[in-house]
Amino acid sequence: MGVLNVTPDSFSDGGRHATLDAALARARVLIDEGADILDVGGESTRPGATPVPAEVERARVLPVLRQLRDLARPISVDTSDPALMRAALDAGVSIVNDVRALRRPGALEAVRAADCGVVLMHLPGEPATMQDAPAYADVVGEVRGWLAARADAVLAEGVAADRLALDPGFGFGKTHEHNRQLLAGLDRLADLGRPLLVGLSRKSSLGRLTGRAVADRLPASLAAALLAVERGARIVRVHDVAATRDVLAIWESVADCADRARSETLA
Ligand code: HH2
Repeated sequence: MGVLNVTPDSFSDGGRHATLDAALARARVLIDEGADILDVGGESTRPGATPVPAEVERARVLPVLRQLRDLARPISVDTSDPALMRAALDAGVSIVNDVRALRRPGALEAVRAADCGVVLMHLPGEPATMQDAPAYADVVGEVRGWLAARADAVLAEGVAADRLALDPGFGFGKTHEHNRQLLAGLDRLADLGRPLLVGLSRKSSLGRLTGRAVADRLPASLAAALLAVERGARIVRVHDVAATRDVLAIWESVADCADRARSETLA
């Protein structure tokens, strides 16, 4: 999943794709690099970000979505706003990626009848305050329980199970240590029975571990994507699609080879 932020203030690419032309050019690059999904967002959810008025978020995102509908790639909209979800679905979007897991009033209703994919992400509280004092006794167990309960609630409202993907929400209401523990224990979330989506690309935990600024976090992001996929992630949300695809191609080919060798030994 390639990230396309149509925002002035996203933590790593804010302001770079804020005009329609720049956003479309970026979309073409992401596709040329091999993105299977484009995730288009119009509001930064970085820690402490000021919420954007709904009409501003819509005005940023909708013109881009309308131009992207003929790209022959699934488009995902990164939003918590039910009105934008509806308008985006009308514009041909096939996935709603909601960092608030459809908790805003009207969000569930917006996606229920649409037959779109839905990403439910773990986010305790709101981006403005989520980093104030994150505390967990067992972060993997608590995120797992939260996602399972949220998925159950959404299923009970009539959204089919095969429409859902789950996301532990790296960097959302978690300390660097929590993020580290979550990545180490990601395989405990993979058995929830839904595809896992992971977004670690360029995030501050990687900066903390490497001492690198946002622009220099590619190697760390690639390592994080590989570790996540190895532990069961099925979708990785990344800014650097070509490099991530290369890393995953090597992992996949070696994993295939190891599987073949194992089955030959058994036979
Ligand atoms: N992370 C960001 C935004 N949306 N969606 C999902 N499902 N998972 C994530 O981890 C996730 C997400 C934050 O990254 P980015 O879009 O690059 O930055 P910003 O929020 O500053 O626009």
